[in-house]
Amino acid sequence: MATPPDHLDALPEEFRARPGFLFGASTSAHQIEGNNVSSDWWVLERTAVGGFLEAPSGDAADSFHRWPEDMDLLTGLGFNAYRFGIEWARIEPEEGRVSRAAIAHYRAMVVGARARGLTPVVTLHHFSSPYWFAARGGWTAPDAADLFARYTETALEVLGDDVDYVATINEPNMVALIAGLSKAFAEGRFDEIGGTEHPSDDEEPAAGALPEPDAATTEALIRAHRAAAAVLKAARPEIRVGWTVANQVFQAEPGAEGAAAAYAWPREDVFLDAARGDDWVGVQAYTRTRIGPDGLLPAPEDAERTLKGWEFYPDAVGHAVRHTAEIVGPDVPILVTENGIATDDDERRIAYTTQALASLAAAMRDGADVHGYLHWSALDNYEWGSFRPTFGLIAVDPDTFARTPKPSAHWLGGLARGLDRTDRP
Ligand code: IFM
Repeated sequence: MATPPDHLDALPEEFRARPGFLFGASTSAHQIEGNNVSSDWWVLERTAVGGFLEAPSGDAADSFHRWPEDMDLLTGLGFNAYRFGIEWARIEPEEGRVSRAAIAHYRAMVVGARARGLTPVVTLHHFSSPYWFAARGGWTAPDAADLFARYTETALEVLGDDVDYVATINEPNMVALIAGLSKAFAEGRFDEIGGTEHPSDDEEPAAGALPEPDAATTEALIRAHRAAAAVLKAARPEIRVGWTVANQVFQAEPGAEGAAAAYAWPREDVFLDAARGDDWVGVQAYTRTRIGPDGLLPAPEDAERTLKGWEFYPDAVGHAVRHTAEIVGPDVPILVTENGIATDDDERRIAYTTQALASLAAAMRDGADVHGYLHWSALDNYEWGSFRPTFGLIAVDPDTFARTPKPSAHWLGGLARGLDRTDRP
């Protein structure tokens, strides 16, 4: 096999051949806005920093105020799409009270994206919920789907006629997994969460230690997704509705195929299966998970690791797209809504992304119906407990919030310029 180039210098033909291909970057509201004070995450950060979280989100990247600059940069770099989140906790900071200012804020973002030639891909829920929603039972409360549907109804005003792609819930499988973890912790099942009650700093979680996602949360999330999709489609049938799944690229060693399939179902495939009737599905892939007959296998000893500790495995996205296509079938287009690397060596970001794009192009060549690639992330941001794993194409100074595009941003934006801009859907 030919050695892949370190730097792709033109966009693969597969991307150019697809009319309206979206090529851009992603963020989420809580990770970049700052001061998301009415959210459950803000409350969690108050108690968990110094324990299992390293830092609070604080001002994050101050994108609540600096979003025009963020969008100007993305357009200037050459991208044609931007995935960003709107924050339920800002839109409905108290149960039943809608903030008109928050609606106006997010509406301006949608209009601002369009005005700059960026196709907005809008996420309604990305991990953080209003604190009041969490306090009354979260996703497994009996009326959770109705409350999410009511918020979605409110969000229609933000979307107007300007948004083609809406993601209802980001990584529902991670939401359900975290619910499973919290339950295991609350019930003292520490063996299932990879350690002891008070793990020491150098204690590595045991391979295979993650508990199953909480089944009740999984069911509740599927209900909430369907309820939100029904609201969106009833009001604006032309909106393309989907959700985005964390693809963990489960790879079975010979003889472990059955074990891998059983492992994957509650952690990923049930969520992909639920996307079968949707307008699109989001693939989010970073690394792989190897499974042997006795459970999860660690990354090879000589594997390069990212700042998240994950194996450097750029082919993940191609594998994830192929697997997703197998489960959702040929009628559900795919958007890569996240793919990237936490590194402070921007050359490695370019090398990773070069190979990731090659693996994606190969999957498309083999028939996967991919409509876009949105890199995670546009900005260095709050990685759910720490600012250290830097995923951004654009660096953010933590004191001044000054933005500096990295060489990878210029390189990837340069590839995006290779798209035909006359064919927007
Ligand atoms: O930062 C997260 C994002 O919020 C969800 N997907 C994975 C990213 C990297 O960990």
